[in-house]
Amino acid sequence: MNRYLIALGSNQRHPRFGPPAAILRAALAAIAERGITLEAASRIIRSRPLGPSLGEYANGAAVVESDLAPLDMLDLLQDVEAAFSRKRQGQRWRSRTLDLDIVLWSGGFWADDRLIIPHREFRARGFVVHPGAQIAADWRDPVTNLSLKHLSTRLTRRPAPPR
Ligand code: PH2
Ligand code: MG
Ligand code: MG
Repeated sequence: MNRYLIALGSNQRHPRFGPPAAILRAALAAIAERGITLEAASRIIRSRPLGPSLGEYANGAAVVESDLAPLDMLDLLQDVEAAFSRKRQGQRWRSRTLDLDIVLWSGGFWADDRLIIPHREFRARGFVVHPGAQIAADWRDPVTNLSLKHLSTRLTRRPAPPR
C-alpha cells in the first residue's frame, strides 16, 4: 500500500457544486468513489491567490491510501480534475475549478517528466503546509528531513529583524 499527501485547491465556482469549498468536499467524495481510501482530510482554509490574481482560493489537504503507483495516482487525480472543470463558451480555458497535487508519498522521492515528488514548491506555501501539518504533523519531507509540523512552524515564524 502507498500513502499520498494530496493538496486540493479551487478558486472558481462550479455550476453544479457551487463555491470553492464545496468543490473541494465534492472532490474528496469523488476520489473516495474511485476506490481510494481517505485516511484524513484537513479543514478547508481560504487563502489569497499566489500568482496572477483570480480571486480567493479554498485550499485543503488529504492523506489517502491506495496501491496505485505515483503515475497511476496522477492519472486518477487528473481524471477527477477533468470531471470538475468546464469550458466557457467563447473563452479559452480558464483557471481550473479544481487542482489536485501530489505533495508527498510514502515511497519518498519520485521524478520523471510527468511528475516530481515532493512537489517542488510546497515548502514555501502555507496553503499546502498548514493543512498538511494538521493531518500529518510527523510526516517528513525527504528533501529537508523536516516534519510538516516543523515546516508549518517555520513558515509562520516572523523573520529575524534586520541588524
Ligand atoms: N494554486 C496555484 C497558484 N496559486 N494560490 C493559492 N492561494 N492557492 C492555490 O492552491 C494556488 C495558488 C496553482 O496551482
Ligand atoms: Mg496541479
Ligand atoms: Mg497546484
